[in-house]
Amino acid sequence: MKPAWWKESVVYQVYWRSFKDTNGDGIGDLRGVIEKLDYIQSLGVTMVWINPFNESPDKDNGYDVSDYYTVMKKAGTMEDFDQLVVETHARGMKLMMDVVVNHTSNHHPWFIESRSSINNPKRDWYIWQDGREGGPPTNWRSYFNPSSWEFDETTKQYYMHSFAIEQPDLNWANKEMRMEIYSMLRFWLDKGVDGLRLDALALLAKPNSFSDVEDPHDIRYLTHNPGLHEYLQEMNREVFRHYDMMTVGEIAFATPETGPLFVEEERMELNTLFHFEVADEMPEWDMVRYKRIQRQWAEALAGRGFGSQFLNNHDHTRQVSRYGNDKEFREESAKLLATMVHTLPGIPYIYQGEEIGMTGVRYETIGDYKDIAMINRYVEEVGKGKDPAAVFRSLQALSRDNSRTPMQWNMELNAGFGSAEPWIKVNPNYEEINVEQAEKDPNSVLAFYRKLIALRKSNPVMVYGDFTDISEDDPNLYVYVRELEGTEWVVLLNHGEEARTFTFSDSFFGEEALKLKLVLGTYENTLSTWDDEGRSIELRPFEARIYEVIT
Ligand code: TEU
Ligand code: CA
Repeated sequence: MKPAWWKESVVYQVYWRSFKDTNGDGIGDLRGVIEKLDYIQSLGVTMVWINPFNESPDKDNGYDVSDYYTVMKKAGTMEDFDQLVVETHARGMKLMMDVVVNHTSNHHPWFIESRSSINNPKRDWYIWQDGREGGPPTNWRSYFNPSSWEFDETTKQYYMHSFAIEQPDLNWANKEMRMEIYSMLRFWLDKGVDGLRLDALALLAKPNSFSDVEDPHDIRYLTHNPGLHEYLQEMNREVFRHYDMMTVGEIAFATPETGPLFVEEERMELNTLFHFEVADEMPEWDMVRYKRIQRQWAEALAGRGFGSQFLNNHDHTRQVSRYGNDKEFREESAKLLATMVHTLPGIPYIYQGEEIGMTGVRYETIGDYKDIAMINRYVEEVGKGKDPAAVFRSLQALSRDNSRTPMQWNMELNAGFGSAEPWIKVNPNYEEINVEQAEKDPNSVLAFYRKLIALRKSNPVMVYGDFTDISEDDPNLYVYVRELEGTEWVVLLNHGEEARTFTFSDSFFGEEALKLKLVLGTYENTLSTWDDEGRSIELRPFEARIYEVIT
């Protein structure tokens, strides 16, 4: 695989509104990101991804843009943004922007025009349809509502929204609209942005026919429709290929069969993608399933394109709570999951706070939650007559707010996030889990992340190495080999609360004496448990180790 800087990236995701508030309004801001750039740089990451900051009524925390060319007042000013670019670059890092092009806010001037009359020149920039038998055109659901259609009084037609009612979908079949989006992307790239995370890309092309589906709850029909790849190829021609940049597409329902089509180098669409076979589709840890997903993707992408690795982001419960153990083994499991994400093939993404092992949250009442996905779901289920307390409990574990609590900097007021009461409540465990505390402890999760990230810089095997799973269907142990031009690394992970022994098969090392040199481990005194003769290694609860094979 051809080397490229973007393949060597380690991306740190900043959900700025929950990162650092500098002007005392309770909301994080771009100045807060600037203030903390030294900290971000100290992790060793190469790229900073910031969630959407364009002007927005904020129905979906910035994913409902009303002006693509301005900075939302809550986030700061265009001067702040320009300074963020300069300061990020000054620290040797790149900046990735999150762009939302599947939909706009219903307050975007394009939509206001579009809805004003059937003959308006912007009518066709959105998806309008007549109703059917006094109801919506089809039985399609949206991500956040029971219907993806909203009736509009002015023209007596329905418009389509794949997400909230306030997020009308753009009509990508309209060329004039597409060209306008491409110039907007060029505007930000010309300002010095180095990377784009492209939101909800799988939804750009709409189904060929507006007709009912058999199971409206399986919303796959909203995605991967004809025309999608043509749009991405055009976007590449019009925008991407003219810049030295990185693109990562958020591709819901991508599979090992369809995923490579987005990132295969000759196709000239995207550099890499997020698929959701783990985060969206695997509600809790399932080692056998996870290993299968990794094997299939590694095989599908080998020699064709480059993948991404993440276990959480602003839409998904914190990884240590969902996929590790956030109680007795919080630190151990946080380090284990980190080792896994950073040693599997693909670009690793760190979501703010993950590097100190921040956990999910359980607020007391529905009123404490801000996530539109959760609130709409709650209203829908309670509306069906279900018990509100039971509905509330059932939605807590996967609420997107689990990962949106303010960053925990120290033990001071509001966890050091800012002087005013934050827009969303701080996780009460900030007194034990915070950056200041982690900085003092040489064995902290934070210290471990720094070591892990530093390794990648001097070991191309982590980026470009081939991948072979040698643990097969073991339900707790995950052992794999990365190999590049004679360098061979073995990664051993014990995802479980008991110690477990892994025995290498005779064929693995052949007749040679087995020699493994420890590169990095999550426990101290790691070599003491290594049984040379028996070719077995005992791993303690949630222990992870990386070895180099010495020949
Ligand atoms: O998420 C869109 C998405 O398609 C889902 O895969 C996502 O995992 C889902 O929200 C999980 O419940 C993106 C953004 O990341 C999200 O924050 C926005 O709300 C959404 O698009 C709409 O713009
Ligand atoms: Ca602020």
